Amino acid sequence: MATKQSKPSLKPRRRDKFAFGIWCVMNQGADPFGVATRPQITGLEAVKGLGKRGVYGFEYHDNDLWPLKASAAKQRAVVKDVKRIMRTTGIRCTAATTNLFTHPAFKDGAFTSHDPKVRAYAVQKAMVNIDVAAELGARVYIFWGGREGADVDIAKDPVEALKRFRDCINFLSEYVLEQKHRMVFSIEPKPNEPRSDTYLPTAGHALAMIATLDHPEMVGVNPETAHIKMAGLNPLHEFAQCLEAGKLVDIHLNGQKPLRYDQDMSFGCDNPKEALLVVKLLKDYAYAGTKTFDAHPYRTEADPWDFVERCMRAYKAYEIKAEQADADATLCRMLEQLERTGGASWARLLGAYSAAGAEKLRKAKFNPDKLAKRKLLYEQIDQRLTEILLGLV
Ligand code: GLT
Ligand code: MN
Repeated sequence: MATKQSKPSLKPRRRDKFAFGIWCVMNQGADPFGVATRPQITGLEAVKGLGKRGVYGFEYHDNDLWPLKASAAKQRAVVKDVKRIMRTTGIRCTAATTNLFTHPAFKDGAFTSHDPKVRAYAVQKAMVNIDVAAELGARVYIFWGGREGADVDIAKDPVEALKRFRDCINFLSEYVLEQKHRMVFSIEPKPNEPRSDTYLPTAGHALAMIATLDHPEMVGVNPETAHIKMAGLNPLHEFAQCLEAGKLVDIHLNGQKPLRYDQDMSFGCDNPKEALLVVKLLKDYAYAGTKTFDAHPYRTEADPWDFVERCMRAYKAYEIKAEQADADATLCRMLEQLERTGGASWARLLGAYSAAGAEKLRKAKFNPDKLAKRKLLYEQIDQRLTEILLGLV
């Protein structure tokens, strides 16, 4: 008698380490052409709602939780409430960031503003929230350069702008070290929007900047699927480069059609194969950070909760498919065949330079026509993955 196979569960577990930006569920659906379609929920309600749904962590901006001009007493009261919700629901604060883009003071940038007073105010605002983030247990502090960019290129020296950005990150790094906070920084690249061009537009730019900092060891990257695709790039490759550099400290997952405005749709709704491969990468390389969703519900949604459930469910579904791909004998056989080249001694030689190796390589005889004859099964491999994804095998 055939035994009934139990269906794999799509229910999120704490160990999945799913997190959401609270701004995602606070989003009311307003866009440049239309007003809000959903009632406002407060930052505290957002944390509570996520906690109740078994979400592992939340990320926040200072002003998601307290208004810009809140008194110190008001801010303390909010932090106390957040801690109470964290205790009762079990949700953690996994990352924090500063809103350096909403107030008109930052209309021409924060860390890269021409005005040193604006830069100083921005750094002070980050310092205040860094202390709160440390108190809430956040281990990652994000810098998304929302307004750090230019619309009129002749009016802002891009070399000077990068130096200003670096100075502010260096200053804040020293501050964190002096306060003995257990925290790393994370730069979140984005190519444009709201500025015409944003500084540090891709993961590669961020990685290059990090190498020039006073404390590169305490700064990583949190690439975001949508931002990557706005630049027409491949999320798998961007995530992989950060990972390979040991700099993938957080990730922002969402959906986005390439080369368009920032759509911030739910994870995996746009390109299933791409989403599967990102999930597989994180699994294969045992990425240990939080899997944070930074998206918002469609404007047509009445509340954010179906969206929250959907993002986590989608991730789990892609994970199941990634596991199926890993276990698929046909796919594995074809992938192994790509690696079976009989060239192991050359791989060893290239892996570590030696004068003898270089000499051997200079004298070696290769037959390029023979090398070109190898049959590569890419059509079959890709189709097999499509059929796995579509549930046909
Ligand atoms: C903003 C942006 C996001 C960033 C947030 C962090 S705010 O919503 O679109 O990608 O992660 O400041
Ligand atoms: Mn983001």
